[in-house]
Amino acid sequence: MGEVETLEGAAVARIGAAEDLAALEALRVEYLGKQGSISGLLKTLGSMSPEERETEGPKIHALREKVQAALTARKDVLESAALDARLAAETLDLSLPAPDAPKGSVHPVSQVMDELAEIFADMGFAVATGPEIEDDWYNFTALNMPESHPARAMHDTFYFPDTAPQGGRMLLRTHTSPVQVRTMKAGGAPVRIIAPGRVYRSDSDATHTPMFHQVEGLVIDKGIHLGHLKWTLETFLKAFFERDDIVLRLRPSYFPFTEPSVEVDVGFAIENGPDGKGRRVLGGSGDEPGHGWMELLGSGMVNRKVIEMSGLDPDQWQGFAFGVGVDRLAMLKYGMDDLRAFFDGDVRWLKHYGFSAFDQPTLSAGVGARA
Ligand code: 2NL
Repeated sequence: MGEVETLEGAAVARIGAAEDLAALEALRVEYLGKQGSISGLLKTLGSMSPEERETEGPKIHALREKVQAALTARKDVLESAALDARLAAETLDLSLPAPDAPKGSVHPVSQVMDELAEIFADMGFAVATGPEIEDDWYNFTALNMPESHPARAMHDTFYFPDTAPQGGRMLLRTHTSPVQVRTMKAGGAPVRIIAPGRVYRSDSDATHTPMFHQVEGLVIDKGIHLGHLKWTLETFLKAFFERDDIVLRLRPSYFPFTEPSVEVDVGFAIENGPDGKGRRVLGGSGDEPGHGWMELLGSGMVNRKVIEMSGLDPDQWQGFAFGVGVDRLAMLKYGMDDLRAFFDGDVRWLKHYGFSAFDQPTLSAGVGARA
């Protein structure tokens, strides 16, 4: 047996027995590296006679191929064994706490809107949405605010320079009422919806932002009266503030889209907060000593002109509607005192008020359940 055959037998055996990737790499260097024995053999070809080279050359090249193939095969075996071992050893411990990185949460305003959807879904209301860019017919005219109506000016509307296809002006909706008009026009009666979303008014100071969130509710059916309105608002507010002692006071008011119109106040008491400062806590009658009334919602029986303009017969269908600011509801529920923090995107603020990445509104756990 020649030198080449001896070398091949030994190399293939040693490679097949290599225990790990490091040992295999050492063998590769030993045989095929610059100073390796097979590389050495290749170098001897230069000093051979042409005849000798013709017989030895193919043998040495074949040796190199065989050793290379043995190295590759062994490498595959060792690598897949290493992977199997890692997969067997590495298990994922799902009980470990999340890494201590800054954690955000769903924005409190969005959480409140989710809670509203949960509470009203439980009373049979669907959630309706619509465009934030409206024309003045849906935003004003259909709501009994014709061109010259002073309430239009009071709304501090953002107008677009363009005119609508139908000729009216385009604007950023000043309330979510146009969603309800669209719902009545498209689906007819009966209706039981809430319309939450962004609304815009050209108004900006410590307590007003040019964009804020509103939720409106609308019920259209036969024989609907103020009693249904009061029960609905009472049931909603008890669920939202998670207390049974919420007391409402209905006061006559005026909105162009409702007749009669009713302003709704909730009773509150003054309690000392953790900082020693007095704060308003909802619950109980505002007429008790040390209590007061806070204006919270606007509402009323839908004006028959609005029902008519929405494509329904007001002699057949009646209903009630209400509107309330979502940002204000969030501040009241969580005891927040600064509207500007809503727009800061500061995770410390979320943490301060106890918001977590895991918050979920569910009626069974209490809509304000905290993880
Ligand atoms: C407020 C007052 C209110 C409505 C909104 C409404 C909608 C339709 C028909 C009739 Cl489609 N009314 N919405 C009714 C009364 C009051 O909001 O002070 N919101 C913050």
